[in-house]
Amino acid sequence: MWGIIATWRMAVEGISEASHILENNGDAGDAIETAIQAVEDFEYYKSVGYGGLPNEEMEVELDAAYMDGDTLDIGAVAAIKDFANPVSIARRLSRERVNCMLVGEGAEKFAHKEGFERKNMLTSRAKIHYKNRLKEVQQQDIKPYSGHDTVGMVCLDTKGKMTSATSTSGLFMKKKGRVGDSPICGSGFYVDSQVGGASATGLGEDLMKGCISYEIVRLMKEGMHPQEACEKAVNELDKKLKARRGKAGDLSLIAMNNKGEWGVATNIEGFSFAVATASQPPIVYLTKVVD
Ligand code: SD4
Repeated sequence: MWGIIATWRMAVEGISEASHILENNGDAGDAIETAIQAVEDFEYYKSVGYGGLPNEEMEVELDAAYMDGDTLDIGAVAAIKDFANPVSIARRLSRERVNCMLVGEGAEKFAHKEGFERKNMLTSRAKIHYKNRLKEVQQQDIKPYSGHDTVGMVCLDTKGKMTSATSTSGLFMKKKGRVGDSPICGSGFYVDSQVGGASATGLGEDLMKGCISYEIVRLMKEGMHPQEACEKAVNELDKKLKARRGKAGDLSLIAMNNKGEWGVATNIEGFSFAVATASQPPIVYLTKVVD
């Protein structure tokens, strides 16, 4: 058995590439890195890698993470600028015993030393989006933050190894240095090959309040199917945030267990995700909100 599941439609080409690796008994680490790189490299996806939308100061600051479900090794970068594939830097960091999560300049210094490709990630298209948004914000007195589609994935290979990874430019027009859930273990992602994995997209500030990816893995460990675990975790966090704070941000989660069964839940309309397994060629689904 093998499988891979990912947030948003934009991941489907990447998971197709990963499928070829997985069906040839390739490694879940190589497959997920390949899949996420494909999303990072495509310039028209506005919230991941090259072409990602900038922060308040018109800089593209990227967050990414990688986790190995066999060893529980974790690597992450946050607010990193000018490197082509943050997920690969995160994976490289996951092999470090200490210093496995680096931010800003420290992450850039590490990436440079390790020979990762430098690249200006701000495209002219992203600059236009920024300038238009700035005008709207000034004229209509609205909040700048909008537009976010993080890619998050969970992968299972034929040897039973599982991995999870994320990559994002975070919220459009975020403050310089702002970090969301995506590089935070347990919030944006979690995986344990003995159970399964989960990954999140949505408003990082709220996803973090539930350590929601870990919560889903915990529920699967108690015996829940990934679908049941996703629904329970999303509904409970959504309700809790509304009860305590009057509102809940966007919360969308994907999960897969170590049998290749998968699940998804969201509190928004229009959340899409992509999945491929040994018995299911790559396909995109559009979800409905589950009450
Ligand atoms: C963040 N969770 O930085 C990310 C954004 C996101 O779909 O997921 N967008 O808060």
